[in-house]
Amino acid sequence: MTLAEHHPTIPAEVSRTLGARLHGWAVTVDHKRLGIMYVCFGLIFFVIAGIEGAMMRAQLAQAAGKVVDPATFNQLFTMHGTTMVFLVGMPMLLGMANYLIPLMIGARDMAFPRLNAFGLWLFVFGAILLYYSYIGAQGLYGTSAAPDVGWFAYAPLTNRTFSPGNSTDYWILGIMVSGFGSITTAINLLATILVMRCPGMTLMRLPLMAWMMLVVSVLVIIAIPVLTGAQIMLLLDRSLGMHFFDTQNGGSSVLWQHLFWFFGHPEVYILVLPAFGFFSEVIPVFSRKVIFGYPLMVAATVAIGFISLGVWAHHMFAIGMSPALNAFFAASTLLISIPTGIKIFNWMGTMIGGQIIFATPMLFASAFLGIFTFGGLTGIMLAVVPFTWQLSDSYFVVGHFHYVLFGGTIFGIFSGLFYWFPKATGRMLSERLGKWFFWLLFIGFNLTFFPMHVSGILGMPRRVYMYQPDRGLELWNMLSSIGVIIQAMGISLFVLNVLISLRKGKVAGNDPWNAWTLEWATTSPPPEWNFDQVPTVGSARPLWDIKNPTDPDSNHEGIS
Ligand code: HEM
Ligand SMILES: [Cu+2]
Repeated sequence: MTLAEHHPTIPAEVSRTLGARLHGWAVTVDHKRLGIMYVCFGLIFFVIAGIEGAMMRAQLAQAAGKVVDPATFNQLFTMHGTTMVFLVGMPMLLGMANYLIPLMIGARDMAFPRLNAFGLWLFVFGAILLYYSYIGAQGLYGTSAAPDVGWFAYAPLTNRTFSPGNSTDYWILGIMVSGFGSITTAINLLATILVMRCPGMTLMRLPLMAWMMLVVSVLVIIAIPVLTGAQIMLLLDRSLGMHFFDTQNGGSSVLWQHLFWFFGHPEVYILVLPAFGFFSEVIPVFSRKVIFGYPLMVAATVAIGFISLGVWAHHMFAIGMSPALNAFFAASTLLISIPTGIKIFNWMGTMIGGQIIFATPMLFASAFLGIFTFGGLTGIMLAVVPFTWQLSDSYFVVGHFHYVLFGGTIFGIFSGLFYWFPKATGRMLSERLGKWFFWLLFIGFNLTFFPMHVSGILGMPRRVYMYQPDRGLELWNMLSSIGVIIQAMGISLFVLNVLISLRKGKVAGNDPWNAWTLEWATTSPPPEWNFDQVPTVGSARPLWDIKNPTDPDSNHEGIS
């Protein structure tokens, strides 16, 4: 529907101008347009944070490197980590859920469309605040002063003595504002999944992705306010002279760690469960088989959500907790590998015996299974307290969490983008370019992050801007840095692929992958109202049942 049709007072010629089209995007409350804006926003910041990562790798490629000075290096790892978590992972995942969930559950929009638009713009304003620090944090025209206290901003680095100026304040406010965006979106997703399902879609017929977003929404609503609270306390410390985290005056720096990680650990599940959701849609469709063990997958998701709230102090083994606490947090951390392992086996069980089609979304899904398992295993190693005492704050940890965050979240996002791009744009991405992209990213990723485990064990600490020659670290660091170049080549191919396919891609049709969830039952792209007629479903795989009436698993009801 054009703007002129919306507002009969605006003549048709005006509605076609660029200004009017931009205005249309700026005031939209359509979950699909908001979703697309979220994804574009996230991709832009993925490139920015990627460049920050690449600059660190340029500095560390050689011993005693001279690319950036130590102060800049501190800003680079802080802005890189903060951006990847809050301005790439969160908006991309929440944005894709925003686009997809109403379509998957047969709804016409989210439960609260205006709140939805509010959430997106909060992300944008939060991002502006964070990045404005580069010019504004020392007073306008001062030297660059981006936040430099690390993405978890430990006390006492954040107090006025160690962090004068305003860079830490921008870190607090930028993340707080985007955090409000996450909370509103989570409330919206929760309400949408619980009350907007089309007739016939019981909870046990919900696509697994919707189940995972349900659990993620609950985690966001529990975890982010704790971070916000801690940030308000820090702001009070810094601006009103209070002493919550000030050990010189009776405060506690460990309190910050507890509050931060009570948010921070669930956050990593907030970043990975949506990706699990994407894989749970992609793997069965490209294996031509029903997902193995649906009820167990649901139970494992709920269990992961629940346990993830009780493991936060495994980030704090090095502070000297009592042996009882160490034992508790080590045990709870090991426990969470059980439901996660169940999921890995269920995905593999889905693939076994299937007619697997290795299209690009499935390539990312299969690579994820290996990479994430490896990252999970190094996580189990780090859950063993004495092991962490050795390797805490080393590059081993950097290698570990990039295997889970990159191999889980980012691979999930790209798998999902290739899978749903045809739905959102009406055109297919090129499979040829897609496969090149996958292999370059896969090889570049492993070349960057695998050697970090070795350099870490050899004694390379994280967050240092240089290392001495002749410590046996040169080779591993050089390999890591070369990997980044290969990744960058892959990402460029992806951008190229999107630009070309938007204009010349193969026309997708409604259901190019022969899939079975409801979003494929409407046109590509869907109309503003999603479905001409709200569907009624009779099974968990409505489209499959229609297409395969003779399948013994089909209950013949599908959609009516
Ligand atoms: C694009 C490829 C990437 C490269 C080249 C890269 C590189 C790096 C490097 C070298 C560090 C360690 C800095 C140090 O401790 O000295 C780092 C830290 C970090 N990275 Fe990445 N990374 C990439 C992608 C990602 C992704 C996808 C995420 C999350 C979704 C992520 C999240 C983080 C976090 C949270 C830190 C910790 C920052 C801190 O210590 O405060 N990175 N990255
Ligand atoms: Cu954790």
